[in-house]
Amino acid sequence: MAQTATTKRTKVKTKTERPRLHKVILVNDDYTPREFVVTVLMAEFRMSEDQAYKVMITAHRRGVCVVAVYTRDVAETKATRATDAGRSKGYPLLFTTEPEE
Ligand code: TYC
Repeated sequence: MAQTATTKRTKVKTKTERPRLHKVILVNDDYTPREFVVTVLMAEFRMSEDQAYKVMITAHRRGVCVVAVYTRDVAETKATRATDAGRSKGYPLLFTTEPEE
């Protein structure tokens, strides 16, 4: 008897979810010079001077500003490097990370 017509096949669908992105957040303080914040943003986050200035002044006025979003590892590495750049000059400059909703 021909079985071909009723043979059932299980289709395996692989669903790969995109990794959650993490925000790098610049935190304002009263001591780090504005120009230094701009320099760090340009060096570590590959921003133009214009972009970097806008992010710096937003953090200065509002307390915090989202700098960029990356996968978790990249966000944490960049936040650490940028924070360390300030620390090496004795500034309390702080970059934090937080997962996107
Ligand atoms: N508030 C600092 C000043 O007036 C400048 C500054 C801006 C520092 C943003 C940190 O995340 C920052 N010198």
